Amino acid sequence: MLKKCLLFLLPIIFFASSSYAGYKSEYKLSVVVGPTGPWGEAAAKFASLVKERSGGRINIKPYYSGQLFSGKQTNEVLLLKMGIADFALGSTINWSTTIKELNLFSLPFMFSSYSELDAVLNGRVGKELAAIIEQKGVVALAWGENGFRELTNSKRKVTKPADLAGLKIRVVGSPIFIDIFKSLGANPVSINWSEALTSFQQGTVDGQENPINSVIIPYKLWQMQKNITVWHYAIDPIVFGAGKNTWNSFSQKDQEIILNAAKEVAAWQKAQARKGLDKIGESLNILRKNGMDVVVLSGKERDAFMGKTGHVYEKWQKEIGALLVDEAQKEIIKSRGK
Ligand code: X2X
Repeated sequence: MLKKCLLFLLPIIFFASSSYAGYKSEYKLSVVVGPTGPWGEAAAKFASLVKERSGGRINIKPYYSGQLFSGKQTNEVLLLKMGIADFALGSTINWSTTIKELNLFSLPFMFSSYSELDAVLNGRVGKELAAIIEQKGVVALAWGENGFRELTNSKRKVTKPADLAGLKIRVVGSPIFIDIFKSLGANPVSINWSEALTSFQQGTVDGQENPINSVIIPYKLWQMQKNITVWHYAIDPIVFGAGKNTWNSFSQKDQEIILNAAKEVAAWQKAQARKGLDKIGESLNILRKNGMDVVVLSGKERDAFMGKTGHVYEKWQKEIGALLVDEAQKEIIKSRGK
């Protein structure tokens, strides 16, 4: 009897253990920033949650500061496709040279509040974008957030387009940003994030643009640039993504574990990215306490910048796909009425 039982159990034991045996001993997670701040911390949280819930079977290791893409941050989607990275917490900006529809979030002055962004991401456009990302070989598990991108510089207070004249501004190597800053009269230069800090320290560039909680505070940019203009000119969602081959190698149960962990951590991360960012918010006070001159643009001041970038919007709307942009605009307008 015992022998019979064992014979019956053997294939089950074998099958169960072989599905784990097929798993890698380490899954690489790509992150462009360092471990400090909501973005980097989310990577560690995601890895530890998956490890805990899978009973140690799935071991994800975050590779911070763009270690996996040897400097070129716009290569991240290719890394996932090729299996050099298994997962990424990737900025839509870094992915937008490979997936042109993601330039939607960089259209100048398109989004002005979190509720507008939520309406777009939680609605049809968000689903369409996830499907487009999947066609490129990456499964989009959840939307996190880097944040609204604000302008800092070491030269002067910026409240109107003329203040930007001639300022050398570091931007990511995604062409829409070159177009935007040129149209504002600045002198944009593409520099990878891994080299950007040195250029700020050495003063070879005058300014840059990045979100407050996820980048400006953790990297203490006030040490190099004292002026900040809060103008919400672009928003930067983060995709919690998995390479398709890696994803398909997991059992259904493990896919569920990973998906749920991604959703939970993305929600936490988004909340951290937004914390204290209203006018009298804690985050702006942190900047002031560290000697920054904080300018929050009024609606009218913001309109002046928007007016200068109209043709950039027109050009990139076509690149992204007018239908998709139109759909997003409709969601935004609808959300304003709520
Ligand atoms: O390079 C940047 O500015 C950063 C860190 O925000 C991105 O990865 C888009």
